[in-house]
Amino acid sequence: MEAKEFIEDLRRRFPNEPEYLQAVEEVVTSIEDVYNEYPAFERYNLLERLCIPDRIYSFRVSWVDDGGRVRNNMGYRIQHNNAIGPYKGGIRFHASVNQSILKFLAFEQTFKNSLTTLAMGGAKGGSDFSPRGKSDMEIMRFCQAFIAELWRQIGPDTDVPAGDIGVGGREVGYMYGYYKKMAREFTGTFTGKGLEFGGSLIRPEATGYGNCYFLLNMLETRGIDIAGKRVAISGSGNVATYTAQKLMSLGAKVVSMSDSGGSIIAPDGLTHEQMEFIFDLKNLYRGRISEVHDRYPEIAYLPGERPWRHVVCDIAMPSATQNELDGDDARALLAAGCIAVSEGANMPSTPEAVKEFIAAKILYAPGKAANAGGVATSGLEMAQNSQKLSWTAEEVDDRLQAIMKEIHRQCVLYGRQDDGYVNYVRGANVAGFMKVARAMMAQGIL
Ligand code: NDP
Ligand code: 2IT
Repeated sequence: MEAKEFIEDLRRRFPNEPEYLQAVEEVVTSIEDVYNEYPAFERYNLLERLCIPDRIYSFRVSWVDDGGRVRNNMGYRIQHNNAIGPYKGGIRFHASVNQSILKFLAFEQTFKNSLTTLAMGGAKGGSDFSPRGKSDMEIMRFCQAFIAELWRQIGPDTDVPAGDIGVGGREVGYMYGYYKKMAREFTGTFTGKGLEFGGSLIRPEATGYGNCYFLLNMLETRGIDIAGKRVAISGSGNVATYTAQKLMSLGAKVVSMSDSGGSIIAPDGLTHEQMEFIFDLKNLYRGRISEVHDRYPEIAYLPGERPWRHVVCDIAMPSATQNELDGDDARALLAAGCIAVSEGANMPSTPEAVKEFIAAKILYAPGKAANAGGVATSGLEMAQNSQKLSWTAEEVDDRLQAIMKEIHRQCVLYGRQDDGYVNYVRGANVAGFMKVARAMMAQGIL
């Protein structure tokens, strides 16, 4: 297999799917040599079967808004690969959602889920529906209409959705409720559920906390202490806020956060009071990050800007969306002395930015390793649902820490170069790939 030729072929077949091609190119390039060590892979045309999703459902979602108008959105579920477990992955509601973005996310999810050590295949779904400014009833009607189409394709041992951008506890509750009504069963078909109906403690916190645990493992390889470090975060949603909370409890300083409107910058770090305000603003009131500046004028607000070129930080944790940190941003971060990047979002750094980080030999963890704590804890929720038991917060958190340590170990095992530098991109891709590849080989051509 020649990575270049392989990508060119996919580019011809899927010319309008840049995000999907970007994710595939990164993985295929980094596993090329390992793949070619096993000639049987090529005889079974394994790579193509792994890169093209098993199936894609796409459908129209029609719903009625509060003004009585009929609205139509697109809905999708990409079932990418179930070689090692049921399809598993989040649902994204955002105006930008299209098939390319969901295909890249489902592809990444397959490798991420493999790294978690748990039995989960890869999937992703969503809609170009934007929850922003919608009433609670509109959200509910939309979620019900979405599941009215999708419910037959999902199930506790078939495909288990969860949250992602624009989908949190409220949306999962509405979707799960409608699934339960249609399927006439009470099973763990969604994760990220409310605690009263099968949700797991620590699932809301898990992606952000998990990313901090992964970061700690990386810092340990260089004997660096997190206390006092300045950390730039982007986003202010589920992943960003719990990342910030954990960092502050570890004694680090959070110097930025953002949303799609702009960034706030606090060179000396946000105080606990300010962080609590942001937490409530975002998680309870669905407010805008600009309101932080309105309440605390000493915190600068930069409309329309991402944080990266406006902060001095030791560590960056992009936690908003794909391709939100480009080559110029990476060079600015490096010039300002950044020594580690740990990705909370999926594919937030452009290929050019990734190249810069690796060339500078800083600690750089790709999302599929660093943010895997979210889906790993979803896996723990599935395990609790199967047992009809629930574990304590401490038990879930202990398991999450152990899983992040194990993911880090796998990255180091497969990613250490001759000069000692750990290429976490290569490590995560090769480790994630090998498990899925062996399972696919054993199961024949499907
Ligand atoms: P949320 O919807 O809770 O928050 C998303 C945040 O990112 C918001 O602050 C949002 O700002 C910002 N954002 C979203 N899209 C854009 C955009 N196009 N440009 C600028 N800012 C944007 O989502 P999550 O926190 O759950 O997800 C964040 C990232 O983490 C995503 O990449 C997701 O795939 C990834 N992830 C999530 C996991 C989870 O368990 N939730 C697990 C693993 C990864 P605004 O409000 O203005 O839109
Ligand atoms: O990108 C991700 O890993 C998620 N959005 C979480 C998926 C899940 O099934 O918990």
